[in-house]
Amino acid sequence: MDETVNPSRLASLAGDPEVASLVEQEFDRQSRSLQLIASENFTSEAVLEATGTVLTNKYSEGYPHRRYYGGNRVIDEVEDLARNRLAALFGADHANVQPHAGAAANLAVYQALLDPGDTVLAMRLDHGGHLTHGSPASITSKFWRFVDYGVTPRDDESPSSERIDFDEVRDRAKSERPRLIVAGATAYPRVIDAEQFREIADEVGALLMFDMAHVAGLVAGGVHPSPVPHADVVTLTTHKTLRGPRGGAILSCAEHAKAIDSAVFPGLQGGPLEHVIAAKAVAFKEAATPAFAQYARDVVANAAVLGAALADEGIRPVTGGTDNHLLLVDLRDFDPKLTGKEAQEVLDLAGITLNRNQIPGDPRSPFVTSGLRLGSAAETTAGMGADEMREIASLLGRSLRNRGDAAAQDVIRDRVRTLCGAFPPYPDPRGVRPA
Ligand code: DSN
Repeated sequence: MDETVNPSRLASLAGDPEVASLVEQEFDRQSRSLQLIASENFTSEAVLEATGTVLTNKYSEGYPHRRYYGGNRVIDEVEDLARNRLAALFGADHANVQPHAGAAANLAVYQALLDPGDTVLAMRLDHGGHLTHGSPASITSKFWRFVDYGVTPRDDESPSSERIDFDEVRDRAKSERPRLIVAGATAYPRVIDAEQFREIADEVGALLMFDMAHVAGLVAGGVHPSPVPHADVVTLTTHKTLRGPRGGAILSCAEHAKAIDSAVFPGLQGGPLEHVIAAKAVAFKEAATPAFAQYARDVVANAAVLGAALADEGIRPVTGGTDNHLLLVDLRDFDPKLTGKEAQEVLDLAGITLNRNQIPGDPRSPFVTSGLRLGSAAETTAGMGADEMREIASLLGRSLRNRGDAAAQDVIRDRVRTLCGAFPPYPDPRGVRPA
């Protein structure tokens, strides 16, 4: 990572010691514990700085060269830069960089392409789909009629076990005649074949949206096939494997560009966050470099090593492993009494940060779960490699096996801190290395 230090980031908060202290505490947490949440990453210093600029002061409702407020000459250039870089990065006709989040990007697509009550076919939440793919808890399911597909049942003898069940996708598409099919997931460790989804969409005359929030950085880096040539619309977040600031974006073919833009603004959002859009532009430039392609390869290689090492600990990766940055593990073989909730809490105390997650066919609720989700994107950014992945799996297994033993957890937490200290994600702005 860039070795330059910007001490002013915290110094400028000297007048607000409460906020400064909280920022420092979070800096320490991120630096001294393992960040294995599959949807998180460490941005570059340049991305962090762009988010802290005066661009935050400007109202710029509308789009470049068609704004509702004066004074947008520079802002127009910022947003043009971001959307041109994003479209070029993925070879798309059109890019909208204004969505504040992935959920807003998905909502905007539904608003652009559908009428209320239209049918949408998307992945079940408990098989890896996202809340905005029609969960009853999401506003998406109030406006549109979602029907779902899932993954094949677990069968340890079959290589297609727990993978997207394309027979079911086709059958459901034929029986439900959706106007839109949604591909993409939030907890699925395998390549998602956009071409197969395109074939099925064409068979039933549906549009295809691909939500590549999780794998956008892997697509940019060339280690996951691009859905852009196959989907009518592709949504993404900029902060996961793409390693940019927190936010969303939409790619579309020219035919849908106007409808998408109108759905984002004025349909759904007001003023865009131009400081974040500037940071997105920075991240898109970074993601187009050979160094980022190497990073994407390292992320996938590290996840594969982590998955194999977890399996050696008796912790079963769903589908037997991973093709991407994430692992979904089933705790039931390891210990039938151990829930995802308890495991997450135990590991949190040991300094291993991840999230509980339902596994396909999970008998437990989304709040309790029988699984965990882990990702390699953040610690790969920090510089960890195969040896560290194997050590992480060993520490994780030891922590879960010794979960009632406070002394054992202390030893593990110390080792986690030492490991993280050797791979600081950022230079310390106080000039103090993590202990
Ligand atoms: N919350 C994100 C994730 O963790 O995958 C998706 O929005």
